[in-house]
Amino acid sequence: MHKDTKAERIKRMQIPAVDVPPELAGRIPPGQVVTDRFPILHEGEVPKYDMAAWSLRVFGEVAEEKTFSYDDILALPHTQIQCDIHCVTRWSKLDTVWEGVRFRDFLQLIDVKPEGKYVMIHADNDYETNVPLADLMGDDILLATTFDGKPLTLKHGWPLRLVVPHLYFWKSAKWIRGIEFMAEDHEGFWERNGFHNVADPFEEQRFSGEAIPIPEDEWVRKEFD
Ligand SMILES: Nc1nc2c(c(=O)[nH]1)N[C@H]1C(S)=C(S)[C@@H](COP(=O)(O)O)O[C@H]1N2
Ligand SMILES: [Mo]
Repeated sequence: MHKDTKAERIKRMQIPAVDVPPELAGRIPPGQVVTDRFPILHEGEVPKYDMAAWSLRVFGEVAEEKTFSYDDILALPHTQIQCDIHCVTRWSKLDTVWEGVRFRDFLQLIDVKPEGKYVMIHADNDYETNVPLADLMGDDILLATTFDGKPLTLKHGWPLRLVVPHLYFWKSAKWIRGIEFMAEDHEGFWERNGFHNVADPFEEQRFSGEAIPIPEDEWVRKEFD
């Protein structure tokens, strides 16, 4: 009997034949397929927002809890990045362009206690994902408000999503509402459901169980733009 979790389904699927052009070698993690389209993947519903009531709450191991309105976020200095993104369902998209507040810059507003070494990103609807703080300090980690020069679409995470290009894209939570600093690592939604805690695509850290490098082609049956 197979357990029918998403992680188990992914493991059972066939590995696609991947032909990586030599000029892209090194940019495409093992087992990934490049697409020009932009798949839309999430659990649950796309949230509906009353922006007057929207807030981003920063809490946990901080000297002072803080809450930001969307206008507060928009007023912060914005940075543009270009990056490749890699979903555990085996699509990769190259040279994506995002704008937003660099996480490291945002942290200048937050007095994180020395013990706050881990972060839980809380998102709508009932989504969360964990990332070590050290993984969020890079130049290309954004609290993103735009994609491809335009405001994020609702389905891609408007008004605010995290972008963590060096980890599988489930760590890049859409619709984020809370940033929690933690003294110990705790698992997020997919991390509790069979996915790898670290999620480095170049190490193929897809699953937390046995490392069966098998594809997910689920995304081709879903929505994309
Ligand atoms: N809030 C929320 N964020 C989420 C998800 C989700 O289910 N809920 N899914 C993640 C996964 S698995 C992926 S691959 C990306 C997909 O982002 P996209 O729909 O913009 O391509 O969002 C991530 N962020
Ligand atoms: Mo994903």
